[in-house]
Amino acid sequence: MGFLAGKRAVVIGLASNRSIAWGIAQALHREGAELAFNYQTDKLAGRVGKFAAQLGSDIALPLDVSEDRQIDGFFEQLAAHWDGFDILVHSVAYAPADQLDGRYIDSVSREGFRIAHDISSYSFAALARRAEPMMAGRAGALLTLSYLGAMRALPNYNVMGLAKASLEANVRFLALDLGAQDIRVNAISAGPIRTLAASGIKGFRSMLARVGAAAPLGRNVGIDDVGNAAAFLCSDLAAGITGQVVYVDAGYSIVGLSSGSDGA
Ligand code: 0WE
Repeated sequence: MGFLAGKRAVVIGLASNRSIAWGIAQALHREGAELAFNYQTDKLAGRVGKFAAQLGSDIALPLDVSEDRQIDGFFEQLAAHWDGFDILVHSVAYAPADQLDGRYIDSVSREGFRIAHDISSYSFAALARRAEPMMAGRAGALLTLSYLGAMRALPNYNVMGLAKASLEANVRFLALDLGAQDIRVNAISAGPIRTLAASGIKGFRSMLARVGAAAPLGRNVGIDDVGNAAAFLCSDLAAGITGQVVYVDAGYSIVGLSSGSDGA
């Protein structure tokens, strides 16, 4: 029997079979959780419905996290299927493409900043607020996805780094509030992964190669690595862990100087 048997999990942000949300959903399913999904636009309804069915779920509901009314509607419709749930995974980020190209100082705009923070950070708190009544008293867990750009400056990630820094603070403030209901809140800071969201980004391939070479494990991480860590953090095995950002990055973030070809 899997370590998530009897748990119900809501997964927000599944868009393709390369999505981090897909890696997480597969691991949650393997460990015995029941699943529910959202789709952002009507165009994605059929695709997400098929992914859901592959993991034994017939719950795929519309939700664009930029709309409060859609967030309310999502949980109202979910309540018709489930009287409560245990796990919510937030795997959503967006900044307008012009924000992720060139110097931060040149590309950041008031509107780009607003959208990045709204979709990538505020939406986590907005979902948590509506989830709380359905999760209360069930030893539940919220999980979101961050990136090293929250803590370190790097080329082109730009305003997304600020939004991830906000998201990580969001994790701590939500963890403080929700601890009293036995709901834990954590983030995984994942190493770079080739997903749809990453496919448009200039120089992503060479970045993957450099990160994989410098990481202690000598490789990049995949959605299965993130999925397995996510399943643990959302399970009762992690009952003592809340408010944390756990790095699933093959160790890249702890290196001060990567070893050269002579091993020194
Ligand atoms: O958080 C992310 C990417 C999130 C993302 C991606 C896009 C591409 C398409 C947010 N908004 C958009 N907007 C679009 O129009 N990552 C951690 C992946 C990522 O993105 C980068 C990276 C890495 C790593 C952008 C620049 C530099 C490195």
